[in-house]
Amino acid sequence: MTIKKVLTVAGSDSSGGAGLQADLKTFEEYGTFGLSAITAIVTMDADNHWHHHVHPIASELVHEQLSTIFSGGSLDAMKTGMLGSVDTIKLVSNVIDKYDVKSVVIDPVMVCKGENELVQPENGQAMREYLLPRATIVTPNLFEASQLSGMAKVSTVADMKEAAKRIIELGAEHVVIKGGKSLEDQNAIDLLYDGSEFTLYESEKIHTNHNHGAGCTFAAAIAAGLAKGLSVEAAVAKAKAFTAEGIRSGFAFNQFVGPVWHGAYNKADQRLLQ
Ligand code: PXL
Repeated sequence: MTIKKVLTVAGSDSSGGAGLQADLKTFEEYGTFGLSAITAIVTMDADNHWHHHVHPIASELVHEQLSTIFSGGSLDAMKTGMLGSVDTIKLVSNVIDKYDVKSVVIDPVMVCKGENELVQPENGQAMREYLLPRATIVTPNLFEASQLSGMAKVSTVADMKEAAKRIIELGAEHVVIKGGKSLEDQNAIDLLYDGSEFTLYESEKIHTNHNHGAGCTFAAAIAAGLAKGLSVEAAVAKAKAFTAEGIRSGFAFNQFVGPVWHGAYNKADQRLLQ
């Protein structure tokens, strides 16, 4: 068996639930070999309501990391998260082309939970222009779906379908919109669209605030599933189950944040390691 290599190009979340920490833990749980290029370091201020500070890494340094990573040959999949700057977004798009990366998961991170300011608003347009056309799948939440589609709000399944159509027009092969807790529905619904068919993934909402990192974990799980040869539909289904288990085992890190636990799915079910 050759081990599958999966890359994350993402920010560091020192609190451990989200960002590249979530990605690498998830890759490991899937039995793949994780690599990372750090694009930003995010710190949170415990003396100021857990306010986030984003410290981007110079794109030259991101470039050096990517050169190191690709010196080991081709990868089985990659995932992007918080990208830090427009220069880094352009760099990542060049790298996808240069190394002909086949399975590319774009998590269009625009906000961190608990914060209502857009992280680096200029990055939204660059992601639409440079990354969506190269995406095997893009994984927006409702807010990110409204930003990418240009819709004022996305809050119902009908809105999600309209947003999905608009996002596919930007060039992504697939989009999965995460309904999550804010969807106006009793259930947690994720909607997958491939340009012709909609697939709804429905499960019970889990009522907890200890879900920090759920979005990163979901996208990382899709990337690892694709690396292991799953279809997009199957990778999304497994990622949803993996993330739901992580949310069920979420815990309070401190008074402000509760991360998901990435090890929960395998604890409950050994199948992923087979
Ligand atoms: O969950 C979004 C996110 C992504 N990446 C990094 C983060 C966060 C939120 O805290 O810190 C690095």
